Amino acid sequence: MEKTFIMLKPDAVQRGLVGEIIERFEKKGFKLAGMKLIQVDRALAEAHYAEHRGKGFFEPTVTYIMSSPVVAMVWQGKNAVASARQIMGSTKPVEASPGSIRGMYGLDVSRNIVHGSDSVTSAEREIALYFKPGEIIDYPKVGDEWLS
Ligand code: FUP
Repeated sequence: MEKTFIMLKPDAVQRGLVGEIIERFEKKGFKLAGMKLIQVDRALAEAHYAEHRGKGFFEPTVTYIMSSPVVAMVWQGKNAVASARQIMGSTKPVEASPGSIRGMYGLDVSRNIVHGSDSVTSAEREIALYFKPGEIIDYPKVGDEWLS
């Protein structure tokens, strides 16, 4: 089953939105495969945003992601990557649809609450950055048969 990497950014943790955002993914039908609260260090932050190195927002984004703990998660399910991006909404909150997480709770692109992988390849890269193989758990869950 397809997996995606979702991170609740420092503003989500500080604003008390963690439970509500997790509920959105849970109720959509995704299965939680990994989760932890972590303090991102510079090496991890720079690796995460490596594709943006050299851009003006690279350093502010790296600094921001290290500013407070984040919740790193792996969710799995049918079309998990694309479906999670829909739930999150566009990167720029002003363009995010009103019912999406960024549409509902965000104002600024630099503090946009949540990160989600943009492709299956990115998901594999990001999951490997944040999780050791043993931290991703495959288990049977009641209700799986109603969602696949
Ligand atoms: P996303 O895949 O939605 O996380 O978005 P990007 O990879 O394009 O951007 C990563 C992060 O860089 C965003 F979450 C916020 C920051 N960013 C800016 O601050 N300004 C921009 O114009 C684009 C991105």
